[in-house]
Amino acid sequence: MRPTITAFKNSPDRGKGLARDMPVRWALEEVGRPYDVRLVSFSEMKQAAHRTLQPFGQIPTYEDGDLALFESGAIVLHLAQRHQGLLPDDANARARAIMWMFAALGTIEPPIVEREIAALVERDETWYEQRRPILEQRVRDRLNQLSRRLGDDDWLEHEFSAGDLMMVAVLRRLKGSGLLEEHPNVPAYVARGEARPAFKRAFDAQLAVFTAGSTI
Ligand code: GTB
Repeated sequence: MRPTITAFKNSPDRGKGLARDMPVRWALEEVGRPYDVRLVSFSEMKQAAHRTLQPFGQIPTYEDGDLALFESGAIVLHLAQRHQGLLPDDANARARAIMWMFAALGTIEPPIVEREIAALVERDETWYEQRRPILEQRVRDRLNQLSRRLGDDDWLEHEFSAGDLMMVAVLRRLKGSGLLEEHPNVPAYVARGEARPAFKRAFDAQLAVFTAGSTI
């Protein structure tokens, strides 16, 4: 049986693969699990049927038989634990890969999202131009630390894992900001993730949703 995930009917990112169905799609592709997608509008996301699956009225969700999950990180971790390909066999290496998933979502992503949200909702406020460099510096600090740890390695713990999948998915939100490029090993790392065939299949699948929607 194929699992079903939910994704935006009309993604505000216009097919750039920045919404959080993307890491879930990517993980499904990495582990070779075919899946179905149920597209939901913003209003459908807020209705009771969807809130039963996702109490916060968001995408993505994941349904597989009698298992229903929300939270992209939990879904990716579940897939990585159930299938080969996203976590090493060695118990310590596995723990380190999971640690990087948490680092991506808990340490790297928050300043990125804070900067993004401020640009969306505070742009016209008098304090925005003062606050902007502070928010950018918080992102820079994290990128600097990540860059130093990554060094010349291809992946965070030498072999590609769910930790890299989550980290690359998070870093992609900075595309176009110029911040990634301040540390050349970081955009190179993101590009390595994007060059994976599984990433490309996932990206094309979400882009097809946008393309179909924009031609109707
Ligand atoms: N912690 C949850 C998870 O990881 O699953 C967060 C889920 C979440 O933020 N979902 C967003 C959502 O459903 C979509 S991905 N938002 C609708 C709502 O809250 O009403 C976040 C997102 C949205 C848009 C862009 N973009 O346009 O670039 C990027 C990321």
